[in-house]
Amino acid sequence: MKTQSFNPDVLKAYFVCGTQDLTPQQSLIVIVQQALKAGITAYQFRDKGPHAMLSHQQRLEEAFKLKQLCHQYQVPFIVDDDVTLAQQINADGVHVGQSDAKIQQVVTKVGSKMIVGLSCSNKQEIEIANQITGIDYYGCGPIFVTNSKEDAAPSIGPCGLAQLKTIATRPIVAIGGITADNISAISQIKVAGSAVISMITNSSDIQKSVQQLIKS
Ligand code: TZP
Ligand code: MG
Repeated sequence: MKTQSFNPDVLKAYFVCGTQDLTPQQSLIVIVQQALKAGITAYQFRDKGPHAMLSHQQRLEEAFKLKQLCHQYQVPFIVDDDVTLAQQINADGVHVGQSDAKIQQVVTKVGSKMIVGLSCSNKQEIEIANQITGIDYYGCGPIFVTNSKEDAAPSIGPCGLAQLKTIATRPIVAIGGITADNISAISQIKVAGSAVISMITNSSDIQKSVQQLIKS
């Protein structure tokens, strides 16, 4: 259940992951638990695309288990794209892209109950989103080149992120290609946080990687 006002601190170390992001040797529940133990501040269940491994029913069951796991750590559980799934399992939030469910319909449906995040990659998208009541944060990127999203827009770089920050009326979480080697460029811009897939899924030391996000 959404608290009265959204706390942007939850965006600090935001882990995004679904079965398509893992090798056959990795388990989603195990990696999310490791990330939670290490201190992630939000988790987004993003299970989609041709490489996702779960059937509809399995996705529902997995999402429910992951929500319970996140709640053991008082970490919000956010569903990417699928508003119906988010409602079925009473998720803490939903994150939609520009081409997913229309944002106005999403805030009307769940905006009073759930955190609502919207992906924005340019000024025009931010200007339109600023006019819509009920959005809690913007996911901006990709900042750097990413291998985790096949249909990613061109990367905007730290300068592009800084420009979006000047006009955004909501907190921003940066996403796309963020690693230990480039995160200092994000920190300088002082957005609310960073969202990552591969920085955690490819990490040989998840504790350390999450701490790099938290300290950035
Ligand atoms: N949206 C924009 S870039 C991206 C998403 C979901 C992928 C981020 O993955 P990574 O591995 O952190 O670059
Ligand atoms: Mg989406």
